[in-house]
Amino acid sequence: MQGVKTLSEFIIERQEDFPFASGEFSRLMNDIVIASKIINREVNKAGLVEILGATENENVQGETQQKLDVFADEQFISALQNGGEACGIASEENDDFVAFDNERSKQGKYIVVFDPLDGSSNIDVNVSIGTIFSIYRRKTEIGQKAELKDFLQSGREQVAAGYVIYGSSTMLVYTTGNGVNGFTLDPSIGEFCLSHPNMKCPSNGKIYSINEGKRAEFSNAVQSYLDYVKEDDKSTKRPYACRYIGSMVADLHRNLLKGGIFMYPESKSAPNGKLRLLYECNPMGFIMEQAGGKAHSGSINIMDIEPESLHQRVPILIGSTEMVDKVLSYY
Ligand code: P6P
Repeated sequence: MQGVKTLSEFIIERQEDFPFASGEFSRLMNDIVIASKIINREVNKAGLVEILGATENENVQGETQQKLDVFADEQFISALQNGGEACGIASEENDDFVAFDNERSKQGKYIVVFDPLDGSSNIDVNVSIGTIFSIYRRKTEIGQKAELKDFLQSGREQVAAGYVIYGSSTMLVYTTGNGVNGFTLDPSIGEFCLSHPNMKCPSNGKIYSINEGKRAEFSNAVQSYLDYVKEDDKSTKRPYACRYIGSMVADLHRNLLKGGIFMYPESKSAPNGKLRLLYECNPMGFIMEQAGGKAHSGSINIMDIEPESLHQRVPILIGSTEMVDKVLSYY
């Protein structure tokens, strides 16, 4: 039986794939892995310890911060600041970016943007949630503190992106631009082990994921697509099914594996959609494109958007290429 390959072994084995000097990517990924393992431990026992529920605070999005949101954010900041490979971070839970000011971190060549716990409103009802991260090379001189321009880079500049899904098992899925690989956490050894090598998103699929409660607010194009998937035309035996978890990482992970489209389009109440470009749409777009899928805003490929602000929202249509193209044909 082929031996188990851990994430650490995989990264070292593929060192030449990474546009990083030797060892830097391994250390940066290891910092992220450490934080993910700690978060996983807390998520898995959230019902047992006083970490469920909401704080009295709101994040910059105006969303009530869950206790686990804050905990997860603190774990990433601590792991990345102590690791020294990143000179700064930006996260959904922090109004502004954080430029690390210790001497070692100022030597860091990279910045990391992340959503520490996406879908956190689902924590209390035990639905899968996730972490999403994206890694860029810094634009500013090494040795200085990070600046806003280090973070406002288009998705095309990403050097790595990934997500962790805390579900029936905990998986880490990432890309460095050489395909997508998935690793499942084996709690008995505390290691992420290669379980989904070279992940590919089917070019077509049967699943569409959207919050249809907002149908009346969607554009005519999106409403036309929804009519299409529900057309009662038995001759075509139209096979579609709606699957919507309300946790982007969980919906996208399923659609990546089985084929499908996830849509959070513009609407009357959310003219730019809801999901954030920097730490949700770009990383998931990089992964999906590397797996053979597509990520589009309805007017431009997600990763071609030039960011204007840290928490900028964009509409997103992402998943199987033929399904995204079908929606775009109505635009
Ligand atoms: P709605 C979770 O809050 C999130 O950011 C994504 O994970 C999820 O896909 C979306 O919002 C759900 O939003 O408006 O359908 O509840």
